[in-house]
Amino acid sequence: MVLRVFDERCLDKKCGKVRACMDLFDDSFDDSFDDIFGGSVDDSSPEHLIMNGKFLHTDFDAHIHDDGKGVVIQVPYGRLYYAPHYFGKERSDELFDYFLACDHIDHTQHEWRGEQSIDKLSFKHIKWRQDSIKMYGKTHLLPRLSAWYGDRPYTYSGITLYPNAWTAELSWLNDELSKVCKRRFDSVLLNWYRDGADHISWHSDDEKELGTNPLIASVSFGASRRFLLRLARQHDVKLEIPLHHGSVLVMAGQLQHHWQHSVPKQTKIKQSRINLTFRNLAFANTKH
Ligand SMILES: O=C(O)CCC(=O)C(=O)O
Repeated sequence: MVLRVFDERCLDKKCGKVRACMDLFDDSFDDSFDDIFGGSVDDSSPEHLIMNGKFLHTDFDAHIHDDGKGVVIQVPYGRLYYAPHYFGKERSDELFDYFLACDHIDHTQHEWRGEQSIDKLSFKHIKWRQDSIKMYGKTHLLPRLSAWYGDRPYTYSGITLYPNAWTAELSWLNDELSKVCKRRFDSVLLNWYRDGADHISWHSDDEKELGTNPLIASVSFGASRRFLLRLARQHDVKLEIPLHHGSVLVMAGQLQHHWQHSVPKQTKIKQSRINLTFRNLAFANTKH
């Protein structure tokens, strides 16, 4: 199976190009993962996510965070903070509209998948682009759109993103995250999944610019999507976390050096989802 071949090469060589190839060939439904949550779990409060001291449906220890909004999940080589509804619905709706606002287009009705040249549209706030990779002489578009904001350029999967200047809303989110993370971030990668066919394949955020034990804070708006994690060395050690409208997930400790994550295709989903991963490039030479 093509996925496995690329998978192993990716693990062995940590080759950015190979990871980008996976994006194209992997149809991203990992059938070794059951859809554990299936949309049925009551996660209106973090208490519902813990059963006998374990994160729901897993053997991983979990407890309620001091903020009462999220849970802390202890996994081998790392820990996670997960707040399914960190931001309220009204604020989340506003931010979702902000990210997709585009002159002359109602983003809730627009058929984004049929849109040929995203760079020619006038998005009001975010400079969305669709990156591509070249493979065997052919150019392929990545299955999502992205934008990079911060102070420095960032290279991943062989693609270099040049930074846009922070906007007031992105800075506000950065301030909010500092309540949980006890630090501000110097960069943020935005990913726009136009519908359930857009996805991101297995990878770790372990580029050398991110340094040792990078802290990554992820915020999601729009359609809920499955977020999957697995130990790089032992794929049957795994975890699924549903990322809802207004959720926050923080990945900490050695997680990026030992785990991989992905957002698989969910082709029944027709709505967009925006994800923002806040990162620090300036800490690259510091241990946490
Ligand atoms: O969309 C997500 O939740 C994950 C994004 C991601 O994995 C990344 O930007 O590296």
